[in-house]
Amino acid sequence: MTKPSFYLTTPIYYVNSVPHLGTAYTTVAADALARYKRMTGHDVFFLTGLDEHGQKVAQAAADAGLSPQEWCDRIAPRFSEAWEMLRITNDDFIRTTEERHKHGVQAFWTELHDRGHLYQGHYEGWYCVPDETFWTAEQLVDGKCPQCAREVEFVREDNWFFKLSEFAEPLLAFYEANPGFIQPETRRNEVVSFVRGGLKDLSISRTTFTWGVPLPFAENHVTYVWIDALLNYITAVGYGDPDKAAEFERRWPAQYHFVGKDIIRFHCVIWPAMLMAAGVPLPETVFAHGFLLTKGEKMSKSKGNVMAPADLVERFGVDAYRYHFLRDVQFGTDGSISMESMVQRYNGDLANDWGNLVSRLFNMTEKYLGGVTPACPEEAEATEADAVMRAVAGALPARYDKRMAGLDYAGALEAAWDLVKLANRYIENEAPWNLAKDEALVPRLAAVLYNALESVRIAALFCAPVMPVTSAEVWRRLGLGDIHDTDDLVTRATWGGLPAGARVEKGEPLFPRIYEEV
Ligand code: ME8
Repeated sequence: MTKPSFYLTTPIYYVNSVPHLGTAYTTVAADALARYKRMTGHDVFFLTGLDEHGQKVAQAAADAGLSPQEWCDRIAPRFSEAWEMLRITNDDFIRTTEERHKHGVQAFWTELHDRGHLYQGHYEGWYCVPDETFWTAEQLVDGKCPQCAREVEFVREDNWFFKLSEFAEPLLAFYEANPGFIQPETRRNEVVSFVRGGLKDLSISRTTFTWGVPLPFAENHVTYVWIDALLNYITAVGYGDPDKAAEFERRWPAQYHFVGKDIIRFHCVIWPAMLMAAGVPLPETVFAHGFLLTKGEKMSKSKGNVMAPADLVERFGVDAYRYHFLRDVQFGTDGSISMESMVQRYNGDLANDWGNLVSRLFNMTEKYLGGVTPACPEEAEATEADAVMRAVAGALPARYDKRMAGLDYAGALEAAWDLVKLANRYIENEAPWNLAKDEALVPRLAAVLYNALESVRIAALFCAPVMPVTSAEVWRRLGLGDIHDTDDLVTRATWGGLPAGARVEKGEPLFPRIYEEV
């Protein structure tokens, strides 16, 4: 049976700066979902990449004394290295300066031109280079960009325009018919009321500047960077390339575009209107998450409050890094992050609950059972406590799945944690160290350790999308195969899957406690 296709994307990030916690946040969240979908039988295509054109990137290059292309080639590896460090499993990495993309962009705008959606006009207004956004004088706040409060520049040029204004009604009808298209609900309401206010035609080309994809039907015009960038979602899966028609058919439309709330108008208004105009189907869902805040402010490079992912990974490890952002920030709302809360979460959930459970249990297996997994006890012999544990483990796949379907990572992790905490309590209550004192209780000792080990095996499966490294290590120490080599999670998570006679290895603490002051 062919697996259902699951296509999800992150924004393509500007190469004016290197990866930071904000760009890593979207990417890690998308990765956790991609991993989960692979584990549950989907044929996943997970795309991320780089937005390399536009004035902002050209300026960064000029400041560094390099050509724009040289600059992009220098910065691009910083992103791929960061994503490797964070164990991101993207299936493709698109750069907008690649031929495949430029070709697709030109095919797309030729199509819109042929369909009569474009016209030539004159633009006079304001432009925010950091946001690469056009603004009218009325939209400015105190003469500054209404989005980022930075300086704007006056632009006067002959441009090509896309008749975006004609799409207000079709877009409203689409939002109405597809209530899941924009999530969460607050963002949807925001977009709907914006579109109800009417749309202005959009300038799609620039002539006062050259770092972009040339518009094929207009000499000296390069495409406006946003309408070049958005197209990455279709050019990466073969749009405009006749040899890749089958791939495009299979992958598009995407199931999810993950974006930050700063760029919803581009993704929920301009992008669907562009696709409608070209007769291309629309993506299923744009999910806009909130901002990471440090001390109540949006983290951004211009504010100088940006932390580098590598510093935190060095301190906490990659899994704890991923866990923290997905557990402590509710996906969809703004979330404050601080060193204090990271250390607290690390010591509480990871060192105490999870790491300790694994260490104690694997040590006891070594001490009392010679490091060999016992047989799965008969269900008929289960005590009440055993039955509760089996029931909680048995309910986990459905509980976890429900949360993941709503992109509630924190809730999904909480569900996994119910099993982890229960296993800790179970060990406390059943006290294997007492059972070990009496020869007659050895069968019960084996049953207790099996139940706890089996809970750990199952909990590791559900930790794996967020904490791929330590989950794989838990399975390795349990003498099991590669945890990531799973595409039928529900079957894998069935109680009794831990085979008897496997060799359990003790190993170092998975999450050594952090004692230093922060
Ligand atoms: O906007 N909190 O690229 P970009 C959470 N090239 N997420 C954050 C964040 C923060 N403090 N700061 C950044 C662009 N992000 C365009 C996109 S897509 C066709 C083109 C994340 O490098 C969040 O996902 O400015 C946000 O939308 C994105 O980085 C902006 O990245």
